[in-house]
Formats: sequence, structure tokens, C-alpha cells
Amino acid sequence: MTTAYELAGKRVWVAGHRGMVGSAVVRRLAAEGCEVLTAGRAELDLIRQADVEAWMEANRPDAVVLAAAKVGGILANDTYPADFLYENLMIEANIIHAAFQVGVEKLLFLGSSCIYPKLAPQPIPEDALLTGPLEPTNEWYAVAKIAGIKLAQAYRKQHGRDFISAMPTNLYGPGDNFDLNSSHVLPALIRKAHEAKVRGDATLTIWGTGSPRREFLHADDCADALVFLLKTYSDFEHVNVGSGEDIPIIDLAHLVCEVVGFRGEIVCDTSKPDGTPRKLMDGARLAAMGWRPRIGLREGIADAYQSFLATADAAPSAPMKPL
Ligand code: GFB
Repeated sequence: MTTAYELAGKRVWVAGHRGMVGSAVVRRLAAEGCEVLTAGRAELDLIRQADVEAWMEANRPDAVVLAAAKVGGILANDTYPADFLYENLMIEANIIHAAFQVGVEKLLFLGSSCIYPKLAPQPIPEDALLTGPLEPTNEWYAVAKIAGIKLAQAYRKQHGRDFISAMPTNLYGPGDNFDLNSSHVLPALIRKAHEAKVRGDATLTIWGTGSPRREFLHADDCADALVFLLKTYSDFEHVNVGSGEDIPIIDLAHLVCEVVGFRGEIVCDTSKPDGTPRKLMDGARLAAMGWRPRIGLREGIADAYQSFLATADAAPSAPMKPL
């Protein structure tokens, strides 16, 4: 079902506006003629139900983009399971329920491709959800995100609310987390390649075997897809948001080194986890609605590298401490 939702003149709360995706959504919404609402951490703690309810009551947004989440790479997910499960459950439960209470017209919840079973068919269709066991390194985050999808569906089913969900693939771009302990692979490789180049190292070490495949989408493409869904999609089922192509991590490492200009050797640290072998999403549903990504991987990496160089993150990092 495709229903037009006019954003012009609406008050749209982007929860998580300081994050990579939230900030990209704020940039993208500038073209829609809506009023963008944001709330910084000091003003609003999304873990606290009473605070979220009071903020919603006082601000009464027409639409909500729920991009706030506790996120991190494979090691952070594996090391802090309680934080990833608890914080994400609280954030989504508080916001979705408060949106129901104040009569929000449209809510878009963001999940992740890790909601799908570890050994899901590739490319992964939306209906692979809950058909098999999850990848153990991120099952805590995945369970929280599955609960978020179900919450949005439950308010649609029980109360007729126009709450929808999008499942983005692995994202990267400006404003990413470049901390080597907690980041995802792409920002980690950008930082490692940059620092190895500056130091004149002979080698660069990546985690795992390098054989897992991942699909990457630039945050600006993701934001464009999310605004597209907000305006045109109104249905029960969540929608995959990806680039349609995946790449082995070792090839990604070579590509990042090329873009950054590091010419040394790449070494694999197999004491670190590989995670799921492959998670390429089936983007046919979103493509059939008329949406396409625009930013190619090489171009996107060059853009992310430029944004890394423009931040204090480009200063040499302290030696990596164990988590
Ligand atoms: O991006 P990443 O941390 O998360 O790792 P996942 C992807 C792959 O890159 C894994 C490898 O096979 C890593 O072992 N890798 C190689 C590295 N070198 C590095 C490195 O220096 N840093 C990192 N971080 N990885 C996350 C989930 O899974 O993806 C989250 O844990 C979420 O829940 C997110 O779903 C999108 O793709 O494995």
C-alpha cells in the first residue's frame, strides 16, 4: 500500500539527531519545508520514560524519525550485551508509546540488517525475519531491534497508528564513530589506513579472516530512502534499505587503502570475530516503490575520509586498550 504523507508544514522530531543517520536525516529534511525538532542529551534522556513523555507532551511533533539507538561494531556488541539490549529497548519503547499517547501521525522506526537469522537466504528478503537463530555477536542488539519492529506493528494493529519500520544495511559516512574499539568496520579501516600512512607502517591489521561479506550504504543515501518512505509508505511490513551489492572485508580493506593512499600489506587478526558470513539484503521491495541509491562505494569512502580528516578524530589515536 502506498499512501502520500505531506511533510511540508509538519513538525518532525528526529530522535538521535547527533548520530550519523539522524544528522543525515536532518540535512535531508531541509528540502521538505518542514520544521525539524531536536532534543540534545542534556535536555532529554531517552532512557527515562517520564522524561520522554513530558518532552512529547510539551513539543507535540506531527511525525517522528526514530534514529536514536545505542550502536557499535562487532566487538562493542559482543562486549556490552546488557547495554545494547537494555538501552535500545528503553529508547524505542519510550518513544513509540509516547508517540501513541500524543497522537503522532507518522513514525518511522530504524532497525538493522542484523535482525535477520545468521544463515538467512541471500539476498535477504523481509520475510526472513524470525525464521532462524541470530548471529551470536549481535543477538542482543538484534532482539531489541526486532522488538522495535513488533512495537511499531502492534500500535498499527491495535490502534491503527501509521507507524512504519525501515531496516538499513551497514551504514557509513560523515559523523561516523571512528573509535577503533567501538566502531564499525568502515570507519575503523579509514582510521587505520590513515594512521598507517602517516606513520609509514609496513602493515595494517584487520579483524577476522577478511572473508565475511558486507553490504554498505552511505548515510546520505539512507536518509534519502527514509524520507522517501516517510512520504510514501504506510504498511505493516518493515522495508529493507540497502545498496544491493556486498563486498568481502578483505576487498573493502584494499579499497579503503587505495582511497586513503596506504600502500602497505594487509594482515588478518583471526583472534577477532568474523560475525555473520554474509548479510546482503534484498532491496526489491524499495526498488519497486521507485527508490535507488546514488552514492557508489568508492565515492562514498572518499567522502567519509574527507569528513574524518576534518574532525579531531584525525589526530593520532592513543594505543588501543582492551575493552
Ligand atoms: O562493521 P562490523 O564491526 O560489524 O564488522 P558487523 C564487520 C566485519 O568487518 C566483521 C570485520 O567481519 C569484522 O570482523 N573487521 C575487520 C572489522 N577489521 C575490522 C575493524 O578494524 N573493526 C571492525 N569493527 N570490524 C554489526 C553489528 O555487525 O553491524 C551491529 O554488531 C549492527 O549489531 C551493525 O548490526 C550494522 O557487520 O559484523
